[in-house]
Amino acid sequence: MLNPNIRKQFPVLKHIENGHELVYLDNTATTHKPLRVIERMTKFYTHQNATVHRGVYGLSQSATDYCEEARKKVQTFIKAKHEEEIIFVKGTTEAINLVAESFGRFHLKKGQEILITEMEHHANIVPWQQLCIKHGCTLQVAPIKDNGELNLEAWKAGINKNTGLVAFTHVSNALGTTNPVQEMCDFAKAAGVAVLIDGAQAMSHIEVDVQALNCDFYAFSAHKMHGPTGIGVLYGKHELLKIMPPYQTGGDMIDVVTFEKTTFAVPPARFEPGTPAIAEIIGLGETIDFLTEIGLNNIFHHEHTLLNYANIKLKEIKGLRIIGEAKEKNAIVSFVLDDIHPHDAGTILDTEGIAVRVGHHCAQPLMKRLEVPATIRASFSMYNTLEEVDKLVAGIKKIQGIML
Ligand code: 7TS
Repeated sequence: MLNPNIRKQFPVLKHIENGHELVYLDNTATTHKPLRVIERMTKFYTHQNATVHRGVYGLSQSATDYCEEARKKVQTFIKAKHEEEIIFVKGTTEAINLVAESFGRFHLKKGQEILITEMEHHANIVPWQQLCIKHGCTLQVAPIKDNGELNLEAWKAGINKNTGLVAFTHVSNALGTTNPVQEMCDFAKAAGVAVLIDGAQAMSHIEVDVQALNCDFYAFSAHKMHGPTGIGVLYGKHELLKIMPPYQTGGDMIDVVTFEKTTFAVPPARFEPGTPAIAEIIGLGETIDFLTEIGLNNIFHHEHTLLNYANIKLKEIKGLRIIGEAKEKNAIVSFVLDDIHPHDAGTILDTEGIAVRVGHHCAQPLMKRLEVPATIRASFSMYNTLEEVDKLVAGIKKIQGIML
């Protein structure tokens, strides 16, 4: 387990909710921010604020340097070959939309197939569905098994000579399932198919090496890894980015503009129009330093100790059914309670200061496949404790006492 003093670095954990110390178990939705990230952003606004890439004056040049340092930190963190392969976007959702619009519309051919899986978040379904409508491609969906694991054989069989791109999540936000991404990349690349990985739920838990994976695109959001909202990353292989057309146009992404014609900047600038989220980019850089100092392996082990304990304790509760029991999982546990609607459960847990997510988790097709309208989801992070798991268990017993 990590040193419990780590909690002191997250000021919001002192928050009192309904008379109770906050038990925050909704880390899949967003994570809390350590003080050093908050302070780094405050320092920027207090002493260093200026725009980037434009000013000849010192303050602007320094702001540009801080942002480009953050880009290098991301490059090192995910082991990308070139810093130009790191595109700053708003988050995972924008990253996937960028690939669907730019790579999808210009490099996939009419009649080609896009293969996703049944466990995807809406962010990795809807952009592809829209692309298919506009561009004449077909969306194929690989099935999962009843335990929430991907049916890997069926997924492999879903790749054929018509497949133009496969898009799959590294970790399922609704079930916690961790996919065998290396094997999936190896298989897809051997078949000559482009690969996008939705890494939103992996980034602060699992070491990612995009060169070893050999994926073409990898998308993630800073706010799910203890960084700021409004900033995320699209990693794309340089050889693809340099032939991809812009996703959005305007200032900062051009080479030469006349009223007749515009030529575009090389990546990453081509994909970063307008004034970027400067403080957030710098905050992301600080977040990466923070995670690197703690060590992703240490975080992973801490979170898995909590997951294993939660699994044991939750399974002792009569009338509780865990949804998603893949062998390889991140520290996310989804469950339903007999005869109790998840929303009622969530509301009662809130009265105890326990924050969980209830609902379809932006994965409606997955809920339909699993024949549940919604689940209760507890997701753990580096600052959660075994005592908090006990509080969750006590909270569930209270719900059953009230509702049954
Ligand atoms: N992909 C996955 C696997 C996700 O879990 C999420 C957000 C996204 C994409 C979208 O990320 P965004 O930062 O662009 O919004 N997942 C959740 C969740 O599970 N609860 O709230 C947001």
